[in-house]
Amino acid sequence: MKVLLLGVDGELGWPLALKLAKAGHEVIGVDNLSTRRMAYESGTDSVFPLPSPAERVMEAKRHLDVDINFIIGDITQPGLLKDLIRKFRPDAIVHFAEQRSAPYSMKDEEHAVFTIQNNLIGTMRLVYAVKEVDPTIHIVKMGTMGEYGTPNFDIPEDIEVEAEINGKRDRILVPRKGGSWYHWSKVFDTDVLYYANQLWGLTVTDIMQGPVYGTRTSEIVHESMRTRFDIDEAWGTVVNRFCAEAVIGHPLTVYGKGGQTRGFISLEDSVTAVKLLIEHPPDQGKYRVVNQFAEVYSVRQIAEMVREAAEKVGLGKVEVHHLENPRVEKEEHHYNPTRRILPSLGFRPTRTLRDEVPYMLEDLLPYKERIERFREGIPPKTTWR
Ligand code: NAD
Ligand code: USQ
Repeated sequence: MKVLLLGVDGELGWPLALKLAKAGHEVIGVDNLSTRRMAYESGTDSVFPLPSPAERVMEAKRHLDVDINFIIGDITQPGLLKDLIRKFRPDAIVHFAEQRSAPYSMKDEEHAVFTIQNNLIGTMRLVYAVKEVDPTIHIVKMGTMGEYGTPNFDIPEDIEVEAEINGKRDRILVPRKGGSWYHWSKVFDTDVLYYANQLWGLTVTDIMQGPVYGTRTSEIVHESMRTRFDIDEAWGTVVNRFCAEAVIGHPLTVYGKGGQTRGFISLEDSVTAVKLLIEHPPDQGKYRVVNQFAEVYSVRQIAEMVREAAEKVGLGKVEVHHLENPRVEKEEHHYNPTRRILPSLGFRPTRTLRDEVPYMLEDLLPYKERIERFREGIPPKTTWR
């Protein structure tokens, strides 16, 4: 298949490009390199040094013998997506190209406005480009489990549910409740995609994914192929942060009580699942919601797992600190999301958090000095209130 991959330079985008290309798909990637710039702006960088786009393409050719077309461009720019779709005629478009940090979106008014603008305009450009050039293209959009929030009911895997209000029954959009401006931007994206599906019959897979962790995928066969790995308060996600903290003897930074529970998935399983969804599109004109995660854990449980693993590999005593929570979120709650679509396509996670953490520590150890360099960026500074 021919895949237009928006956000190819990202933590998930690059490993997905490698996996798709290795499997024989044609990959045309687009990225404006904004995550690189925003991380520098926060005074930090990926723990694994990132090659330039041209070097990435060369390394993929050298180690996997694949050709990836890497185009620098901003998808919010008028005309760009239409031109690319006309030129390449993709079967599927994967949309990862968004500002993806919740804390970054909460820094101040400008960061909030930028997040909403960048994410919403990109999605609007995408639906209009597909509608105008070829409405049969399958849009594979990366959303987030955080769109649902942490409700007191089991999270469904659908866009609509049956509801009874004042004695009358009808279908309503699944209640969605973001936990940051970033998460709300994903809720708004879903609204845009759903309406485009209703208006024009666009075919959409809207993936609700939990936090991703990991340092490797099967295609990352050389240091030069690594994807970005962030650990600072804005760009690092919780498992990645805890592993890096353990490596430099920094206390693990549990926010509040640590009962915050999420559906986690390894990098390898995340990109494998997306590949499977591209290869198995829904029927034309359908809107498919997919809950994408492998295991459900609380932040407290993860800290305990990382502590145990780190002590086992000889990193010495690891402390777990409960910091005042910089976020506005429930610290103890019900969490039981439904997961039906991926298992029905034969997807079985191949990694568990408990097994993967020791590999992550092993992969990070050679970069200890670089992690030390970013130490000041670890404590949370961005507060939600
Ligand atoms: P990332 O920031 O590493 O990758 C996103 C890429 O998109 C970056 O390379 C960035 O430069 C690019 N980009 C942003 N805006 C753009 C624009 N206007 N035009 C062109 N390129 C643009 O993030 P990631 O972790 O790879 O996440 C990919 C997607 O998955 C995001 O949509 C994110 O919200 C979602 N997601 C990530 C996680 C996670 O834990 N990493 C979990 C669930 C969902
Ligand atoms: N947390 C800590 N300590 C830390 C970092 C985080 O306790 O050092 C807690 C947070 O308070 C939160 C949970 O861990 O309760 C998850 O935080 P995170 O930073 O790992 O993830 P989040 O901000 O939700 O965002 C990440 C990705 C985002 C994706 C989302 C999936 O950056 O792109 O959409 O995970 S989900 O969480 O399911 O919405």
